[in-house]
Order: sequence, then C-alpha cells, then structure tokens
Amino acid sequence: MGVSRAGTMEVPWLGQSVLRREDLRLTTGRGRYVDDVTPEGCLHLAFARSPLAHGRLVAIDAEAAKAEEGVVAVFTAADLGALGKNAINPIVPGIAEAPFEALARESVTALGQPVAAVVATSAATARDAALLVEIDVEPLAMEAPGEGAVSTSQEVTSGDVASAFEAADKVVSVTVAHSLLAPTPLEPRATLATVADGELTVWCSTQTPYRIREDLARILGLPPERIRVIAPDVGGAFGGKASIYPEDVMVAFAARHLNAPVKWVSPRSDDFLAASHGRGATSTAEMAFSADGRARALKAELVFQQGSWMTYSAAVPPNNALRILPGPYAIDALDLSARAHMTHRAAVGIYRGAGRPEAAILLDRLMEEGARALDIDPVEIRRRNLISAAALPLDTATGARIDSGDFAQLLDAVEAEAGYGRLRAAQARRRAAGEVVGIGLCLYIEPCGQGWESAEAALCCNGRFRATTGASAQGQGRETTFAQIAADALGTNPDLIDIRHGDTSEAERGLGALASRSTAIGGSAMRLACDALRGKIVERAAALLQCAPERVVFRAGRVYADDETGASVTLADLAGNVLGPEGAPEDVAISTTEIYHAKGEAWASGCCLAMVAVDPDTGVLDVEKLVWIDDAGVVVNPLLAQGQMMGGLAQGLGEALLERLVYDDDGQLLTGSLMDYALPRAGDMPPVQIGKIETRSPSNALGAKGVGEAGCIGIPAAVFNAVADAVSPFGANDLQMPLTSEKLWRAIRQTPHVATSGNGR
Ligand code: SMO
Repeated sequence: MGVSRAGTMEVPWLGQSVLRREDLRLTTGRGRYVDDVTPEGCLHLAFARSPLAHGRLVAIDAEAAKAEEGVVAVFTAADLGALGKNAINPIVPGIAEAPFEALARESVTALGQPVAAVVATSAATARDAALLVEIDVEPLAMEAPGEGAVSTSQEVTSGDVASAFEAADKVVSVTVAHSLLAPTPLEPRATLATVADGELTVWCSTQTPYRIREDLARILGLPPERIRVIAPDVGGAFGGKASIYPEDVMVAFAARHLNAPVKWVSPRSDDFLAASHGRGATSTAEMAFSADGRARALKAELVFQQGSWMTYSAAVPPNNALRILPGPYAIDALDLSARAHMTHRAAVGIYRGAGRPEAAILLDRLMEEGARALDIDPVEIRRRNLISAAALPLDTATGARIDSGDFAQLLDAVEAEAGYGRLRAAQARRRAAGEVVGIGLCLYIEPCGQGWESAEAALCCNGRFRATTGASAQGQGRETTFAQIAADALGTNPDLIDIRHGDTSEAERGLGALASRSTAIGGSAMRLACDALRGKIVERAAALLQCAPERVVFRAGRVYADDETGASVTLADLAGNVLGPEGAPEDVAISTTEIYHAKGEAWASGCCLAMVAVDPDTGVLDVEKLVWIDDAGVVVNPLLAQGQMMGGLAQGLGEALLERLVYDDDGQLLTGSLMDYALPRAGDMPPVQIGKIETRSPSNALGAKGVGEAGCIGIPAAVFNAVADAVSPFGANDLQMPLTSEKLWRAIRQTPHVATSGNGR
C-alpha cells in the first residue's frame, strides 16, 4: 500500500494512505486525556460501591470515611435531592422505564453500583476513604438472566413460515450464546467538572459530548447553554463511552455543590464492575432448506440481557440484530423476535458491533450447518442464497433498506484470494493424516450510518482553514481523514487544515462517534461545508481578482485567476481583505455551517474465511489463515481503514476465543481484572490477508460506509465455523464461545468417535 506524507501532493486526497497526524502527539506522551487536566484546587472523587447484586439498602455509615484527613465530603443519595433521568434512544416503541440513580437510594440493583461518593484532596485518599464507608445491604432474591422484566421486545413475521418448514427437505437449528464482554478501552472512564460564574464545564472521556451536555442539563436541571462538555483525547471507547453514567452525574453534582473542580478517574476494576458490558445474548434459530440448498424460511428468537439500568443505546443491539436478519440471504418466510430482560448486573449496552455480530454468527452458523446436513459445499450453499446486486437497494421485511453491495462478488473474491479449492484439498489430506483442521466462512452485512451530523468550515486570517466536526474521536485518526476530505473539497493541502472536534463550545450541534457512522455522515457534512466554503471564497476571489468565478483556481495557499492576467492572491491576504487590518491571525474571515442529513442508511458488507487447526493433545487452536474482503464503499484513507479492520479483528477474535465476563450465582463478578479477563494480545493475532471491493453508498455525499466494527462482526462467525468444521468428525456440536483450549480438547476427546477413529489419542 502506498503511503504518502501530507505535503507531497495536492488532489485527490480521498483514497490516499496519509499517515496519522495524531500519532506523534499520542505516541510521545503529549496526548491530553481527562486525567491530564488538573485545575488548581482540583478535588478527587471515588465511589463506595454495592457489595451485592441485589438488596435493600439498610444503612450507610460514612463516619470513618469523613474522619479521614483530606476527605472533604461524602455524598449519599440523601444529599442529592431529586434529580432527573437519563435519556434512552426511543429507537423501538415500547421501551420499558428503568431506574437511573447517581447513587443507590433504597435498594441496590447491581454489584458495583455507586452507593456513596467520597471527595478528597487526593485520589489516593478518596479511594482509601471509600473503602471505609460501611454499606449494610439486606440481600434480596435475584432473577436469572432471561427471567427479569422485559425492557424491549420486537417481532417480525413475513411469508408462510409454517408451510415452508413443513415442505423443507432439511431443517437445521443452532443456539448461539454470547458471553458478556467488557469493552475495555485502554483509557478507562474519566470525568472532571469545574464551575465558574455559574457555568459548568465537564471534561469527559466520551464518544458523545453533546449527549452528555443534554443529559446533564436534564438530570441536574440546568439550561444546556450553561454547560460545556469537552471530550479531549479519548483512549478508546468501543461503545462503552456512548452514554452518560451515574458516575458522570455525581462528579458534576459534587463540583457544583462544593464549588470546586472535581475529578473521577475509574480504576480498571471499577470499569469491569460498572462500565456497560456488551453482547450477552442467547439466540436460537431454525432454518428450513430445500434439497437444492435454498433456504426457504428462518425462525429466530434473540434474547438479550439488559442489566439493571439502561444506557442511551440500550435498545440498539436487539434492534440491530433483528433488523439485519436474514442478512445477505434472500429468505422470504421469517418468524423473528428479539427482546431484552433486565438483570441484576451492570448495564449491557452497545459494544463494537452492537447487534451486528449476533445477527452474523446466527445466520452463518445456520448456513454452515445447512451445508453439512445437505452435503453441499459451504461456499456453494451461500452462493445459492445470496441477495443479488441487481436486487439492491432492497426494502426488507424487517423494515431496513439495504442501499448497496455486491455479496456474490465478495464471496467470489474470498474464494479466489484464499485459493479455496486448494485449501479444501489440503484439509482432506491433513485430516486423513490425523490432523484436526477446519475451514469456515462468514458473509456479513452491516448497517452503518444514518441520520445527521454537523460541520463548520472556516478560512482564518492567517490563511489556514479550520474545520470543525460534531463527530468526535477516540483514536480513529479523525483529524487525518477529515483533513483529507476537507482538502479535496477546498482544493488544498491537508497541512493547511486544522480539524477541531469534541467540544460543545465549538460546533453548535453534534452527535459524536459511534455506530460506524462518523466518516459516512460526519465526513459528508465536512465535505459539504467545505464545498460551500470554497464557493464563498471563489466569489470573494473573483471580485478581488476581477475575473469570472469559474476562472478561479486554488493551488496550495493561493487563489489564481486562470486568465491572461494570471493575477493571484494568497488565502491570508484574501482573508485579510475580508476582515480588514483588525483581523488577528486566528480570526475567522469566511465560514460556513452544514447540518447534513443522510438520504438513507449506508450498508457495508464483507466476507471472511478462516482456516484453523486444533492440537488434539492440548486443544490449542491455531488460526492458520484469515482471508477477509470488506466493502466499506468509498474509503478515505486505506491505511486507517485497515487499522480499523485490524482492531476489530483483534476484538472479534477476543470474543470467539478468549473473552468472557463470569458471574457466580450470587451475582459476584469473578473476572474483575485483566488477570482474569482474557484480552487478546499481539501474540494472539493470526496472519491475515485483507482486501476490499468498493460499492459506493448512494445514501451519503461521500459514498462511504463504516468499517470500524466489521472485524467484530465477521471474524467470530468465520472462526467459529472453522472450528465447528474442524471438530465435526468427532460429532461435537454443542460448542459455545469463547472457544477455549479446554473446550476444544473436551470436544475432540469426549466423543465416542475418538476411541474408534484413532484421530485423537
Ligand atoms: S458499539 Mo459503537 O461505539 O456504536
């Protein structure tokens, strides 16, 4: 892949692998995260948290904590008065009410729920004193996951499902149980609040600063314009920082009450306990096939866990999973349901993929089992069922509109790139020699990007551009890609463009960075704002250079008249001409604002193939080969897109092979640290061949689609199918993620086949 440094060329910048302008700063300790911001007189907050998952709060004794030297205040719910509630995205009708308390009031409903907040002059003192708060809880009964109140519920039926199942030649069924996962960004949650002249300023490690402002305004009863929220550098989020938390509210409340800066930085263990979890759904499904391998009907029941309160996007994972079905496959008869149950656990919210992985693995497990049952090649059976490119855009029975894609081309590309026929031949040879080898596929589609985002573009007196986006950033390289988008629109070099984001005092409105939408929607807004700015500059320049507007040409930091005069003016002089001699270098001379509403929703897609080998003696899995073709539409920066794919791949492998939050029957978390929760490491990364096809999205101005979540969507299903294929000769068919060595060892060993085949030992 060609890599160019900003400055070596002008247009087109779209499609160039420009190196990230953020990296020097971020990799040399010059990033500025919430914990790097410590105003004069800053106080530090720590939480005393519920020791039980469910109980009646009998008493809180904070006397010992209050007596500690350096402790300034200890808050309990009684000190808070009446506070408002958080907002929940009403993405589906009939979402149940759920509690939202900054501190637990009469009862505790999850392990680790904040019960008291200790504010002290140092973070260490606050944490030590928090341990002295005595919380007396009378245990109450816990419902098992799947038994609690239903928070969201949806159903979709279409076609004649009963007849299709009656007429089927084969019916296959699968159950996929997703573990609860911890999003685990490098930087845990963190919030700092300061108060000055009645204005509240909140630094928050968040994906959605504008939403934090609105929620704080409602919860604390303040006008939103008196609140400024800043998302400075954010060290990863993955969906876990897309909602306000009780802790954020408590920090802001304490700062206002004490009239002092108050900071809380979540210890890693508090994030394990009380940051939102992801996944956790159990899906059961049946697919009816005719003998030719055509899938005729799909029945699916998706049961999600909600946790004890609802994040803003609480309904998104079940809704996404449901509306994606039946994925890239043309199946007319559907009987689908998705619901979520409240549980005595941390909130379960969006996590990289947010319902898309659940849909992808369910469908492709069914395809894989269908292929096995009908003895049709897994690539071939998928090919027979694909929605054709000619059928797009397609309005689906679940109410989605798949805007674009070419699923057959993806499958063909993976088959060719992997050398599929040779891989199958090698598998057969190795199996005959006693090896445990499998090949698996996943063909996924993913909704990514609808709705609106804002952008502002300006020419400053110093001749530089300032482009501000309402989308924020948590490590994606947004400043680099958005400068490329702006540079193309402005006919200039990205080096001349400063990108601003993550501060509600800058762009007037904004949405944030989530749902694989920022490039498609935020990038389109940026493109249009810069197009408009260019138009305004052209008008000015034409007047100044006394030429026709269509003769105005941009080059580097200058505007030329492309006529016999050859007259030109620098952008700085042009800006100076607008503002006159009073204009300071940073002052804005010409600006535009764009609130961009996408025409529809962009749908990305992709296909993964995995080849795995399992060591029969140890169960150790080796992912020998991964081939992955993704269609993210128009790609702004291939290098950064590939980086997103690699990150998603790591987290997708994490779900498939390693990660699992484990609670015991009493609701105690057994995996509360990175010693017990197995994140993938560099050494776990397999070799991967990444390629792309490009079908432009007709839904937004850039033609772009999302890519950041793709690895979490396609990789687990492909790896799972490969493992299922590997162990299929042993009759093992009840595997669930994570596919640990122990499970694989047992799968190979426990089956009667092993004793007679001589495959195992
Ligand atoms: S799971 Mo994403 O940050 O919408």
